[in-house]
Amino acid sequence: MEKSNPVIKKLDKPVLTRHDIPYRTALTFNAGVCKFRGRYVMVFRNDYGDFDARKLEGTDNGLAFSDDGIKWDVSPKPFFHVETDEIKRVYDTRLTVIEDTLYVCFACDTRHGLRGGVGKVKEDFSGVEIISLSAPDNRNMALFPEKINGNFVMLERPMPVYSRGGKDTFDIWVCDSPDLVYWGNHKLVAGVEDVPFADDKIGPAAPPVKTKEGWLTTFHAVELTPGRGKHGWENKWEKTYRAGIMLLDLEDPSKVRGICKEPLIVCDRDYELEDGFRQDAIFPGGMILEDSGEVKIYYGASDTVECMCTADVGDLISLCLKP
Ligand code: BMA
Repeated sequence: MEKSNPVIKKLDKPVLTRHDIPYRTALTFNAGVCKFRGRYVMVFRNDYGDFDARKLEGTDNGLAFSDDGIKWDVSPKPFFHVETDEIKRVYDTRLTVIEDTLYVCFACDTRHGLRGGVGKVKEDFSGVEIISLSAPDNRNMALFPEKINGNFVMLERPMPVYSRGGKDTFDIWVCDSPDLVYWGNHKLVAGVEDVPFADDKIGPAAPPVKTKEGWLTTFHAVELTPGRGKHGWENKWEKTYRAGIMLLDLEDPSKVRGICKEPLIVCDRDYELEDGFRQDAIFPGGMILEDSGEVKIYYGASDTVECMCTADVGDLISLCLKP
């Protein structure tokens, strides 16, 4: 079995599964996680339905808090659910604290395409105030934790199909904004061709963390793996999602200082794969740099459970800068 990079230390079990959720649930994964006012905060995707019958009925997003980033208390009700005539659901959140305000980026399925959203978490955690929604198709937005040259900065993943041969050949972009509403100055950060273990698409994962060497950030990288047999509930599921890591320039994050040539995190534990809806999918959404130099990376595994692993910040930077 393929293995995660040796710098990665995994826990013995997921940090959150459907068994921890006090309301309707089936799959609990792809969470945004950050440290906010002395606590760890998580907003996780909750696809509800009947797990044993392998039936999914809808998506909402739950909230959880933790003192150590490992043991989580889940709030009694779902936290963020949007369903209108136009919007079908919101999901795959990323959390970023900027100047003591907690922001959430999310994907939004609408009748007219996939949109990326930016919102502000209400002070009392009663929900989200939506600030802006991109034009379709775009998603995987992730805000940087501080302004750069006076502007908010965000990674994004537009989905050009018409001009890319009708395939999923999608890349990572960056843009900025004075107010989180008007976004511009879009620049390419990395293309699929820059990642040796992707042949389909790549996308921003957890919001970047600041280091002396640059913005350290994970991404997901997708390889088409047809003919490998059934890996999950769906016969047609033929993709492998792995996590990669790269380092971006501090002043101009469209400039890549280095990308690790090998995958950082892959599905290599039974608890990441067992009964998984879409096996072989690693989807990071949270990355926290502790004062000790330990980096916690939170990721959804097999679109079924939420997991966490750790690595030393110096090791992650070295991987990115290795020639
Ligand atoms: C992506 C998104 C993610 C999901 C991944 C693997 O396209 O839909 O939410 O985790 O596929 O299924």
